Amino acid sequence: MEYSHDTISAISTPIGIGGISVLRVSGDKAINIVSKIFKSKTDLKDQPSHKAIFGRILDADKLVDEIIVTVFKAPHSYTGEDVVEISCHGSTFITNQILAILLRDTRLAEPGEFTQRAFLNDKIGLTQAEAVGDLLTARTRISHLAALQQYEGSLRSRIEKLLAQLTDFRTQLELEIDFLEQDLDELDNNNLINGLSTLHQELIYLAKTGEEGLIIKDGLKVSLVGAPNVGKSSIFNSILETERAIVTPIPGTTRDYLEEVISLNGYLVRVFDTAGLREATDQIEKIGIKRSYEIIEDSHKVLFVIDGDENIKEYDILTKLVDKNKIIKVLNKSDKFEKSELQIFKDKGYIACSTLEGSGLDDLKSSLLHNIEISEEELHLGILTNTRQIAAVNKAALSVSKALESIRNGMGYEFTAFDLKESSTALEEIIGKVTSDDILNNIFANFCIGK
Ligand SMILES: Nc1nc2c(ncn2[C@@H]2O[C@H](COP(=O)(O)OP(=O)(O)OP(=O)(O)O)[C@@H](O)[C@H]2O)c(=O)[nH]1
Ligand SMILES: [Mg+2]
Repeated sequence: MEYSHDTISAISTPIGIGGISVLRVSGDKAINIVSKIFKSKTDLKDQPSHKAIFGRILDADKLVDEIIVTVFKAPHSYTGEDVVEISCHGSTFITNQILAILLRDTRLAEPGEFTQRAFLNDKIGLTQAEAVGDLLTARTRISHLAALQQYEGSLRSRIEKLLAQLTDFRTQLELEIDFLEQDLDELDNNNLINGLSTLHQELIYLAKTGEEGLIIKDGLKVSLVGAPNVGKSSIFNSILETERAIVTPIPGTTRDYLEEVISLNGYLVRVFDTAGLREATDQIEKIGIKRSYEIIEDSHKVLFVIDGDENIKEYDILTKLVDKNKIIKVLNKSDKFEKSELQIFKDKGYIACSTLEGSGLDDLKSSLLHNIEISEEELHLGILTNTRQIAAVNKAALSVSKALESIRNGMGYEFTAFDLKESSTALEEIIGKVTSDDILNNIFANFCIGK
């Protein structure tokens, strides 16, 4: 990837009023450029690394702000280059004024360019660089934990272990290919098949962690579906613990979907109240129902709510939209039923609740995370958290299954070795050992400016 060695600068804190703002400058000329506008007892160029210095920023001898400057000398900095961090008063005007002065001699950093330079200078690996982005956007305990583990190198070492296994198999195969003529003992095919099958299963298992990984990062999407008036909006409000949605006894109250976010056991959960699946009678309702369908199809879990009538027709429509194992059946208004009646619904797999009495809601909430929760040990081992990683692991698994097929079909070890090389390349892409510019640009373009 092209590495432009020019000196870059950017505001690293969010724009707005705050105690302080931080600007960052990175590159060969960083210290020189800042020293021209920074006045303190000693010249910035003579200051030791990693030490905060108090001084003033001047623009043509006019005071702009009193600031603290920290110099990080290469290679002991975030980017691996000389870095200067300026902490000024947290005013949008002051911060922008300092940036404007810096931009006379530097270029405005692209989104993620500081982290990109850290990667290109071997300060961090690719999965770590991705984790930096995840750390910045993490909103719940689990997403923070997952990002932190990845930053600490959990996924990288999991991938490296798999790569080491692949290298072992490839070495065995190369030896066999080279010495086949000399009538050496033939490789024990069964051993090879068993070993590769286990590796294949490990790859498939790792790819599956990506499903949870995406949920951890982007949130678990849960939608409320059911006939008019069954209490979808009431359940929505109960889950959020606020009166967010309008609740009335008039059927068809909710016309457009609503989305709110909660944290459940450390997981980010995105809850959608919908207009349901009913036949629309007017134009506005039609659009609302169409949007409901889109939300429902995209959900990880669907709460199918009834208030007594089982609504088989709607349930059938729903099963055409989403997998049955995503559907959680809910009987609302349990306050209206006798114990024995409730038992009949429970036996049919319904979770009973009453928003009026506030009962059954904890069961409802914990059912959302059923089959989703991932153990902290698994997070520690390293899981996949984005589609790039998932696609690469799936590719690696596919190549191993091709390798297995070539052995089973007695096609010759050259074919097996070729497939295993493909598998290695796919895994190497994840940790950045081999990467295309497209992949790198994509990763860093999703960062904010100043990181
Ligand atoms: N008895 C009883 N009534 C409830 C309960 N939950 C909701 N209701 C009542 O049921 C009616 C409909 O509630 P909503 O939450 O608006 O129902 P909805 O499914 O969102 O309705 P639409 O948006 O019209 O499809 C309101 O009058 C609520 O007060 C409950 O647990 N018990
Ligand atoms: Mg409603």
